[in-house]
Amino acid sequence: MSASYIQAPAAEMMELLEELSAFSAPGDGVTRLLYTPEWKKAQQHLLNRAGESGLTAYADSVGNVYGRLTGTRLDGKVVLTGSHIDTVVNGGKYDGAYGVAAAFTALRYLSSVYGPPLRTLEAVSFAEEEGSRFPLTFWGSGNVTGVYDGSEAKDYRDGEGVTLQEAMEGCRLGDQKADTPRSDISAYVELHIEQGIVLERTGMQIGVVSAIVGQRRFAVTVKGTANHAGTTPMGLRSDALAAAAEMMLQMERLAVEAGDPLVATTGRLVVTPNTPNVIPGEVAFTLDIRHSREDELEAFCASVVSAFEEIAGRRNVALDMALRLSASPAPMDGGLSAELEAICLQQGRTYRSMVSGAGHDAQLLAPRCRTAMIFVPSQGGISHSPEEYTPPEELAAGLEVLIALLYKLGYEESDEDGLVPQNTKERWT
Ligand code: HGY
Ligand code: MN
Ligand code: MN
Repeated sequence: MSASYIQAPAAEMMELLEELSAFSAPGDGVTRLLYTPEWKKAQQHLLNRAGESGLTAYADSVGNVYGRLTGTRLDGKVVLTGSHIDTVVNGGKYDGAYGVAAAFTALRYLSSVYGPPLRTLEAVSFAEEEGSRFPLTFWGSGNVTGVYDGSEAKDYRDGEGVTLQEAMEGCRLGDQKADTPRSDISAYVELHIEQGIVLERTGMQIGVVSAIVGQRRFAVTVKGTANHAGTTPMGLRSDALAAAAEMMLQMERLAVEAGDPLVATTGRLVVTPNTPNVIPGEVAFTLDIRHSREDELEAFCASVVSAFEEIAGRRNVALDMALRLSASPAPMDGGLSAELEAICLQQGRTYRSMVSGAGHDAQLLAPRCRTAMIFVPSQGGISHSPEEYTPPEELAAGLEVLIALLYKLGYEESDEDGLVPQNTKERWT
């Protein structure tokens, strides 16, 4: 496949990407949270575009949206490509949506140039990956892979007390009859922005992801005693915020000591009663801890828990740490990664193999089918921010690599159709 053809679909992909970025709540950047009106508009737009592109457009029981290009070999297996449609609050327009726009564009393009594939190809817009509205992540791919069975929806509430179940019922996309989980996926390919600085720093056009880091996310609650800021002597306080602050600084110290690639972040902090002249009685905050090795991740989390317990005891506050997410590091498929490297060489693309510090839907698919990820650079390494940016020609390079791999997987004869045996169900807590 020559490189000349790429111009056509790149412009189409950029147009779809711009259209999707318009589906956002007001404010800086893009905010498109699960089961919100803007989320529904984006998914509905993709259903419409998929139908107009000649793909079979449908949604499943939790609102994942698909565009299917049916293969002539009716073996019931599917090569899936896509990403997530939701965003963080005030995020960028590329995280997730780029892989979605590229997937739907690629399938329409392949169909128009090469006709029906041997193997069925499907583009997917996963309903949710970020965990920005409800305290759980990967709701879309988690239902597709059986990590969730949908019954969890009644157990989670957003900041306004709305349950995931209520929000889901209030945001249906037509019939949503397709079942979850799926066992027909023989391969999954995700195109995504790097969200880091490695490709830019090393001057590489493409990242071939070797593995995705493991993650642990905790919801921490510290309970002290709310009291008068003026009449309570320093020695008689149980100040929840001062205790939480010491805990966060201690976690940072431990993370710096542990060194790369370990990262630990507190991204959310809620103070109660959050009033200038009241000693905070309760503080809730989050921990997001990642490492490419499971044993290191486990050991670090254990050290954080014991450090927090020591601080809570010394400061006479109550501590509760709820594990909200536990994802193991996910290696990508070596065969598909080798294919990607060969495609980069054929297309004259500079590339490097790299670990993903960001979590992705691909880490849920990886234990269940042959999975690969393709990165393109993020300017300045910025992501989860309105400043997130990747130049169109770099986005087009990723699309070209994706199209070439989908062509191989969908149109070329191969004996590689085996589904990886179903792993034991991996539970997210
Ligand atoms: O947080 C992450 O790593 C991803 O962007 N959701
Ligand atoms: Mn993402
Ligand atoms: Mn993200």
